[in-house]
Amino acid sequence: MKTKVGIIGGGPSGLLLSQLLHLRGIDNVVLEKHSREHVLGRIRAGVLEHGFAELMREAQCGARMDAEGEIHEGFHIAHDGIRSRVDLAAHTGGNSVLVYGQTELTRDLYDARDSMGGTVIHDAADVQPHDITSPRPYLTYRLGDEAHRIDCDYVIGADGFHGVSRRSIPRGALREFEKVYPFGWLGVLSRTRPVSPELIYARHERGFALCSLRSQVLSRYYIQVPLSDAVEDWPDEAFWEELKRRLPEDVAGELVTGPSIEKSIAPLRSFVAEPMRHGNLFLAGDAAHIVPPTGARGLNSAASDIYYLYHALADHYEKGEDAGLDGYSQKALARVWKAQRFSWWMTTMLHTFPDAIAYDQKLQQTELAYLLSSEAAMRSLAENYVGLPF
Ligand code: FAS
Ligand code: PHB
Repeated sequence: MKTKVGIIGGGPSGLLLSQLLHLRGIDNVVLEKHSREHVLGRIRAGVLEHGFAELMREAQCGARMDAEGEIHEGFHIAHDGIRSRVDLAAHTGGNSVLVYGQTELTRDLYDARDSMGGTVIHDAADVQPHDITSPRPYLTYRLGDEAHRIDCDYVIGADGFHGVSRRSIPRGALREFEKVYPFGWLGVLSRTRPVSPELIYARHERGFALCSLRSQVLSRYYIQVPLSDAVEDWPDEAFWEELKRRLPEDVAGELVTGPSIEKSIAPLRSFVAEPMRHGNLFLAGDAAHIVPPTGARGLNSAASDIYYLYHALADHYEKGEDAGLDGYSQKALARVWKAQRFSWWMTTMLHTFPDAIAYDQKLQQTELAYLLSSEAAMRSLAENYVGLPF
């Protein structure tokens, strides 16, 4: 098979790029190692920056997002038994975020690929990029026992943190920056009315908690847990009781509990691989960078990578200009590192660190006190949360 752009990974990054390229008449193929059901069985992000929402609309995939997603103009920070509202709209001249689950967004992208006759190959085993520094890279993969090859001009590694593409770059050509946090997030999805119409990020001496949602009948909650914990350590009852302990009393009193329909623990890490290009292989999304979800930047950082790549590839095929491709890594990393900073800042301010010295604990309290007392600090938080410009 021959195509212009070979995309490894059928998650949001790969699918969004595939859809945008298709609309510009740029032939591409997506290779996904898992089944569609498996990909759609993942529960991940829930908050979209306005830039991501715009890109989904440009990809002609925004209809259900706009119909079912919720515009949020603020969120709350709970601390010391009280709640302080962060007024995103007031601090950003009217900007907001869209609450719409990654699962649904990925479903919309798959549906759009199907309706436009896009080529998404599932259960593609042993995907391997070859000759990525040559002008004629190619991909090989297996479907069952049958070997296949795709010749292309460019390979996009949109295969997530554990994918094959970043590992295909010679060690000496890549610099990796990583910070692992000494805790994880235990997340629960429940068919219950959300405790709050807006998200609540709770800082508590017992640990961080987050009250989020997917709709008015589907709630998403998280509590910080030690890395040594396993999901089995947390029966639903124990989860709900611990969540209530970490919320202000008035909020805890309103919490509607119910059976978990999904429960998982995600470790928290910050990670960036530089550069995001090697020859004709381009890394995008989690394949190149990971953030702790505290700042809701993970999926949103993938969006700006895709925005830059889409325009760079369109310039190449439509105008014969390669400045976008040549400048991709530097441009993408500039925004990636700002998302890294914000995610690290939110995580450091709101979580309990088991080995923190007393001085650091005082600094952490002061960071929050300064934020809530300063118009300038709130404006900085708000502009990062709604999304810095692409
Ligand atoms: P993805 O990992 O989503 O997709 C990569 C795809 O490539 C997968 O479908 C995978 O099966 C496929 N693949 C991997 N290796 C392959 C190979 N060798 N061959 C072919 N295909 C291969 N972000 C937030 O903003 N908020 C959150 O609350 C949040 N929670 C998260 C919870 C968890 C447990 C995880 C893991 C991530 C979370 N994230 C969150 C971040 C997440 O949303 C990512 O940013 C987002 O999935 C990035 O999308 P992709 O870059 O497409 O990577
Ligand atoms: C979620 O709803 O899953 C969510 C929302 C905001 C975050 C992290 C996760 O910062």
